[in-house]
Amino acid sequence: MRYVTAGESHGRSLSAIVTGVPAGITVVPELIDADLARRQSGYGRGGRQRIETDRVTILSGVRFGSTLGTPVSVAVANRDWDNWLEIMAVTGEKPAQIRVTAPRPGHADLAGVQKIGSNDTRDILERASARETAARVAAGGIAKALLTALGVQLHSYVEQVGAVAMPTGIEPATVDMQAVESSELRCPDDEATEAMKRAIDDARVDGESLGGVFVVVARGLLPGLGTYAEAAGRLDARLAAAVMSIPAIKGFEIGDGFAAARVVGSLAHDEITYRDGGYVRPTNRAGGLEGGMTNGEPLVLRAAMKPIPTLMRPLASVDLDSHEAIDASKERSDVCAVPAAAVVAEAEVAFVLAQAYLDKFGRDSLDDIIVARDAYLARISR
Ligand code: EPS
Repeated sequence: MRYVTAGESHGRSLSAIVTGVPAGITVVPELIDADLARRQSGYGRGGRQRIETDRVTILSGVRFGSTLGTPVSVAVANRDWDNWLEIMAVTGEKPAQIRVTAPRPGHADLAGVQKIGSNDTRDILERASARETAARVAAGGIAKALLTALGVQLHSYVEQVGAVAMPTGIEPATVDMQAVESSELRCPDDEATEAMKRAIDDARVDGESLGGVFVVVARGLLPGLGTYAEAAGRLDARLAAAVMSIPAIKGFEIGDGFAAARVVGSLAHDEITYRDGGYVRPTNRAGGLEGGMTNGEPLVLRAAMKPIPTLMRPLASVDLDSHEAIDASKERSDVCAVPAAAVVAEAEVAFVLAQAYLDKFGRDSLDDIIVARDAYLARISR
């Protein structure tokens, strides 16, 4: 199951096509809309989110609430397009004065204009904008629907914003997800939420932005998804590629990740025991992955998001026409979008896990997948 998105931030609409979708998956548009709303929320978001109320329109591949086994296409309209009709016109001649020529350090602007031979960073930034991730979340709803049918639960939460972190030592799979969803920063710790909000307020006053760290957890996974046999199929690699495809993600780890590099082997691995007809690990330092495969423990991954590069107190840049020093351009932006990135990461992880299930159990029909899954479960329980 794969997706491709299309759409500019201030164009008419974002869209996505999901291919490799089995027949018989129940799709509830309201659940996708709820994820779109979660992506829009979070303390520190900018003015654009007050304009948009993202809603999915399913254009194909679903009939009477169930996938047909054909490509699913989805759209999320940009309400703001009405305000950008001149600047984002599909036809006609471009007015010279609308060009943007001050590339922002940290954004795609400069390398992008060099790459495609443009003299207007808007040709780049419209697509490089994280607005595109709304289409990923809409598409990810199809992968999530498959996982739900297979008993997999996917969650995310924010652990750190800037230098403010929630207390350490909490087992990610035990985090109270209701507390996460009711926190303005999708952080389960009330005190940390308040401190994060204060840090965001300070950053806003200073014309700054803030990054942070989020965690994604998947529970209910079977052991043996992914493979040890081929590099490209190792689930660790697929998850890293998927999560690091989200704009502004600069770091990634699975389980204890970088901390495991600092301890001896006996403190880095999870001992194996057998209880009530099943293998159990009292710890989950591996984050649910061993040898490129799931091991049946919760999948735990963590990603670091850099601060958004659009700064209201801009960094130094160079004018594309004159090569004179100039302040970087100031697009309206967010102070912090870490909670949103966590929701996008759920969608990315959902695609990787959905694909891993289809690789193992077939891809035509959900009913057949469930039969194959149950036969596998019966075999490994013997
Ligand atoms: C975003 C929409 C964008 C930005 C932001 C993310 O809308 P606008 O450009 O109209 O304000 O707010 O984009 C960036 C952070 C970026 O670096 O491009 C969204 O919907 O997520």
